[in-house]
Formats: sequence, structure tokens, C-alpha cells
Amino acid sequence: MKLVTVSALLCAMITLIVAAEEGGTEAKPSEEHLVEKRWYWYKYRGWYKYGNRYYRYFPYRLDWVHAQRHCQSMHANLASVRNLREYRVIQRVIYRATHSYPITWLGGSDAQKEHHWFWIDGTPFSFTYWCRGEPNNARHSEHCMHMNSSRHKCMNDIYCHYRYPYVCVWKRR
Ligand code: MAN
Ligand code: CA
Repeated sequence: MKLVTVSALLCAMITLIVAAEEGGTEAKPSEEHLVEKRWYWYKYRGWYKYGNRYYRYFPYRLDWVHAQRHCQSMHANLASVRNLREYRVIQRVIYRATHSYPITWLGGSDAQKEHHWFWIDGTPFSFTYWCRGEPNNARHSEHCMHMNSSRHKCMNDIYCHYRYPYVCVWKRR
């Protein structure tokens, strides 16, 4: 085959694959292995797509506020998590960037009022994956959430001025 034909075919294939992906709805748990496969290659300019959410890990160590500021500068927010599957997806995004599971900021905070947790992106706060005994609001001043804490890699509340890498998320439409 001529090179032009091959490239034309490739273009058509990619277009079809992307179209199929865009038409897809959120997968049921039984389709998880399929999601895993699709999720792997769907990387849009460094952002990993899962459902209608796009995630990206940033290795810069910033405090929670500046991490959120950086996310916002890209029309994104610090990541929210709605279920365990999303938590695992975010862990995978981090792992692919670092080949480890460093402590990483998420968009959860109870800085407005103690015990009243919110996601900074407005997602209703229902799912949590707190480590045992967390959130403990140590010294009455832990108001920001990070993940991959302890050997269980769970959520912990921590001082907002501590500096960690972070994951941002944006949603299609
Ligand atoms: C440290 C901090 C706290 C956490 C405890 C758990 O002091 O990470 O946020 O609650 O460890 O032992
Ligand atoms: Ca804590």
C-alpha cells in the first residue's frame, strides 16, 4: 500500500475509535476490564479520560490552595472522587507518572466548617476512603484532604499549608 493510503486508513481508524469512545456511557462494574483497556490509551494532551472526566497528575509540591489555583488556571479543579473505581483510576494516573504512590492532594476540604467536607469542584460529597481513625483533625487544624496516606494508601486530613503533588480534573460539558 502507498504511504498516503496507510495514513488515510490510520486517520480513519483513529477517528472511528475516538467517536466510539465519545459515544460511550459510563461502564457498569461488569465491564470494568473493558474500561481499563480503553482508559489506557485514551490520553488527551496528557489528560487521562475516564467517563467524562479528565485527570492529570502534577509533580510540583504546592500547598492545597496553590495546587487548586494551578488547576483553575487550566479550567480544572483539584480532583473529587465519587466512588472506589474513580479512586483507583486516580491512583493509576499517579502511578503512571511516578511509578509509585506518593501522597497527593485531592479537592476535599472542611476549611469552612469543621466536619463539613466539600469537594472544591462542587461534586456532592458522599464517597470517602478515609484511613482508619481519619479524619482526626489533628491539633484542630487539619482541613485538607490528601490520598495515598499510610501503607493502605487511603485518605487523610492534613494541614492545608503542607506541600504535595496533586491531581486536577476537568469534566467534558
Ligand atoms: C500524622 C498526620 C495526621 C494523621 C496522623 C495519623 O500525624 O498525618 O494527619 O492523622 O499522622 O497517625
Ligand atoms: Ca489526619
